[in-house]
Amino acid sequence: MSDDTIFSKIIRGEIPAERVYEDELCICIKDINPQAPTHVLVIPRKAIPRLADATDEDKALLGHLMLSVGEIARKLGVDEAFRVVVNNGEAAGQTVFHLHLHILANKTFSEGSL
Ligand code: IU
Repeated sequence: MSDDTIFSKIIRGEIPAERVYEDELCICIKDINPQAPTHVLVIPRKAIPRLADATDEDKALLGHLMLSVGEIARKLGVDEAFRVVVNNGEAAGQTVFHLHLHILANKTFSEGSL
């Protein structure tokens, strides 16, 4: 699997995207096809194809991504109610093979269901 996905191009600034946050390890962009009024993607700069491809070496990075989710949610004013989704593999709906976390908010989530 090539690690040169659309997200690598966005990270390198070759393709525009609306960035809502960035730091030395990740960027966060608005999803171009939002599934909720607030729908952003937290994308590590390192191109790991799928969550299942992460290794022990990525422990600190994965922790950083989760902490960034909280920071971004606070920044967007949605920290009281949001969902985080990671699709792993084509059959699970993954379309871009560069790890990313969806943050979805400002919609009514049904209780106890995904
Ligand atoms: P998925 O988990 O791999 O299915 O999510 C990929 C997401 O990336 C999906 O929600 C797309 O709308 C989104 N996206 C994007 O924001 N910008 C792009 O240029 C492309 C996909 I291609």
